Amino acid sequence: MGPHLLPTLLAFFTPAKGASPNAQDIHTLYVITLVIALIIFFAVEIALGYALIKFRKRKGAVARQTHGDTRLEIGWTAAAAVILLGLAIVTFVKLSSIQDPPNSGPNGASLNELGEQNNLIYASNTRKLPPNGKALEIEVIGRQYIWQFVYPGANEPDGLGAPYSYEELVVPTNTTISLDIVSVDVVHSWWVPELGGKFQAVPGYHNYTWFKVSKPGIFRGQCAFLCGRGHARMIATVKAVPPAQFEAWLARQKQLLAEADHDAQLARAKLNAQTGAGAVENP
Ligand SMILES: [Cu+2]
Repeated sequence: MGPHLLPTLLAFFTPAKGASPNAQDIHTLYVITLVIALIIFFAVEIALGYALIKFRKRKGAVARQTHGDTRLEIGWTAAAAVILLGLAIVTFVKLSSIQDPPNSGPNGASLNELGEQNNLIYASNTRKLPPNGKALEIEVIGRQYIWQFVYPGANEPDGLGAPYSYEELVVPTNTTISLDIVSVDVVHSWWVPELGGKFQAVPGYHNYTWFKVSKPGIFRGQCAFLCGRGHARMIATVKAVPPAQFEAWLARQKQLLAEADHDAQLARAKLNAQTGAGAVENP
């Protein structure tokens, strides 16, 4: 038994180590459960091996006939109940920190206030807010077969004019990110293992989750719900960068949008001049 056996086993049987507090808590719960399971597994296997050898068939040996052992039976029932109770307690203790987002760090990015959205009608109203009600809200849109991310900064309530990106979600570190997960076609599933649990993107519904990354890094995910023939290509990458870098990136995205809009207007005007009419509509 090498010294790396236990860590290797734990890594194999548990979800990715968390880069966000919720994912870390999920990981810790798995490790606690797995360690208890491993202890029981080895205890049972060792006892079984011992009994097989010690009480193997021998000449002249007569098996003792028993009809139950009340003390033993009460013992293993009570022990299992105690383990189950222990696991339930640990799980419920951890549950709130998995579900409830914390505040952003003092050096997080500038945030939008989410409290005011409570008067909107959502299919689901289970969005959890940090204690101070502030988080960076990003809309995650699932579509066949790509994830789209819409960042704050829209003038229109439907998201038009808001900066967006495909496949790669850029976020600031030390900032509580609140995700609003939707779908425009079929059911997809948002899952970046290092940043927390899976959440389905269901047409007509909003599902909410959050994460908070302390160090810059890249975290990979994959749509976790078979959504059609392009499902395997439906990957997601979360890139966490320092807040200043995020703000610069967001400003650049807005600028690119404005430029593209400007170019489109020029092209439309040119086309209208060529055809001699104002008939070319916004494509
Ligand atoms: Cu999919």
